[in-house]
Amino acid sequence: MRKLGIGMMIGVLLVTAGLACGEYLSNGGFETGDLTDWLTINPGAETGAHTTKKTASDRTVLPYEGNYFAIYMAADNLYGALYQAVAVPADTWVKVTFVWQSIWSGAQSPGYVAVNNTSSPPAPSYDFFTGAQASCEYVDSYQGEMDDWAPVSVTFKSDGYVTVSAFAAYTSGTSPLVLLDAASVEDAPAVGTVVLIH
Ligand SMILES: [Ca+2]
Repeated sequence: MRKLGIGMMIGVLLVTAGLACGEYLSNGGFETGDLTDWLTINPGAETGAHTTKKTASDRTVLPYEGNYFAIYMAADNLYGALYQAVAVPADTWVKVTFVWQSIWSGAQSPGYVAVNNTSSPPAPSYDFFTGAQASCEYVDSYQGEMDDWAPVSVTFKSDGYVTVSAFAAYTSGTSPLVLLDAASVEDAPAVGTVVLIH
């Protein structure tokens, strides 16, 4: 009887962990049809929520999910980003997911996406968005035209603020376009937890 009791207790704990799915990001899929709740730095003409986009090689990009996705491009001779920073209580495990692609890079610079984890509200900078700071939990970049949406999933323990960003620089030629959709920052079960099987 005592053994059965412990087994049931473990079962209840696992179910509770599975139900922890609070969402911290707002408008992560851009389904408002605009960039509500996202911030931009030095946005160029294409920056916004789109329903479709033709690439340089004439491929048609459609939303990964829903009716809209976001494009970020940098304004002439500048660099900048599309990002959202959310407060997540320190020591809370979170899973950050999104899909992205970088297209139309006739320029010298690649498009970037990054996930940062900071103890205070983020201070955006070139290094912050390109993964050169210790707060970076994930970074990827691509120069040229990607074939399709690339999925990202990263799980870590929050330091207080989680930032999801797309970054581009206008050097010469034209800015890359960095596309985002289906972004989420949600509670996650702790990584590395030992689960006892009885
Ligand atoms: Ca969407």
